[in-house]
Amino acid sequence: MTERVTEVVVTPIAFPDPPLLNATGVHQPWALRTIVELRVGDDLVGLGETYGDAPHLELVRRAAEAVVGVDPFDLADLTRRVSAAVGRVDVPDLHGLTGHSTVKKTVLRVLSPFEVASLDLQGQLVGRPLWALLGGRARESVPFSAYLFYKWAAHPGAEPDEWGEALDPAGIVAQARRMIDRYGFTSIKLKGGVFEPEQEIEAIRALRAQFPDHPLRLDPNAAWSVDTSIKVARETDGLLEYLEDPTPTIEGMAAVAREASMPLATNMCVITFADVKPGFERRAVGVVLSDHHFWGGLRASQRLAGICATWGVGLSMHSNSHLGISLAAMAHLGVATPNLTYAADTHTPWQLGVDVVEQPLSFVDGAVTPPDASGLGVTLDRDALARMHADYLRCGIRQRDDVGYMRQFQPDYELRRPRW
Ligand code: GKR
Ligand code: MG
Repeated sequence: MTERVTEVVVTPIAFPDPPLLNATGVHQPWALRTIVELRVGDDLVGLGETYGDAPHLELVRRAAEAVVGVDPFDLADLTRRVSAAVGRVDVPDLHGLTGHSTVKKTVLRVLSPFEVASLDLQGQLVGRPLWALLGGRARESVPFSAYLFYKWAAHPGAEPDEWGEALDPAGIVAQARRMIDRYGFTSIKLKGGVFEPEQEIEAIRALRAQFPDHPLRLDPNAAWSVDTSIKVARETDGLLEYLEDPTPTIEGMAAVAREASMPLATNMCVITFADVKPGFERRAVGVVLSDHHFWGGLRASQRLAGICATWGVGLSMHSNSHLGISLAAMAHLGVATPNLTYAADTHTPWQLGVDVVEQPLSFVDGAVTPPDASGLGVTLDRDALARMHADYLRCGIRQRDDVGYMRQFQPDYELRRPRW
């Protein structure tokens, strides 16, 4: 008998987020996510996690109505239903650090949590873990990188968070030390685009001196001009395993790539299947940071991985502020992806221990092993979900707005790309 989805529950939630700095401002005190539950009968629940910004949430709710009745094994039907529900709406990507938006990308972003939840259900229905459904284990566990951010000690007016201030190379090294001691990460990424490039290069040098064996990456989120990027690439020659999105556009990245000794990585210019051909033909990038949240789910991410393998382009994984359902999805996908050539990004350390799942997957030596239980292998913590939904209702934030939040404290703060 074909099991069908009998109910879809969409719950927007909020969780505390530290004041992390990036090229577009600073993180607000609350990060938003949306939890999607696909139910089959009384017993089975498939889980998905996605962005929480209001225009996206509206589309997820619209899609949720269309998904009732779908067979969780029929991902083609799921895709048709979600596409029809989204229609011609192009919601700007409010996680604007993942590049431009298009109608297709909007559909893929909305589809993703439903696809992950359907795969979770498939696993539960056949009694196999998701990694098995995705093709089996290419590796035991997925290595993640220590994702460092410049940050304030506290949100203005609030108590300092557990990570403290990091506004110079010494602060960044101290943050790396604490994060590596706690999680065991064996590679390091620094979110840049915050200070003058020279200061960020100094931080990279300081990290290299303290962590001689950890591969390093720097990601200014396209804050630099082509000329500045080429200069930084020269000054960091031999220091970086890759330089991530130094400058905007495929053309700009291609111009930098011609002069840079290290590969360039992206989660900003090759961000949909339509970008792959121009991006790869122009040799703009040597590494794609895939992200199942905007590439359209786990199967689409596997298609992307295959294309990267064919072109000899490396593969890593991008992250935004996220919780344990997303981490589990990344872990299952990562072990089943033979050519995941670099440690993946995660914002997990910035969650400050808060989660929406009962037993979040843990990091051992910086890596996560997906469970062998059926499906994703994580269960919603219903009390946490209710608390985080209440936090969503009272926090007043409905869209991520790093620029607007920064302007509350620096009214003359301007969004400029490139800035240097
Ligand atoms: O959380 O501020 C942030 C990051 O900058 C995020 O928004 C980016 O999308 O981590 C991302 C990246 O690698 O560009
Ligand atoms: Mg990036």
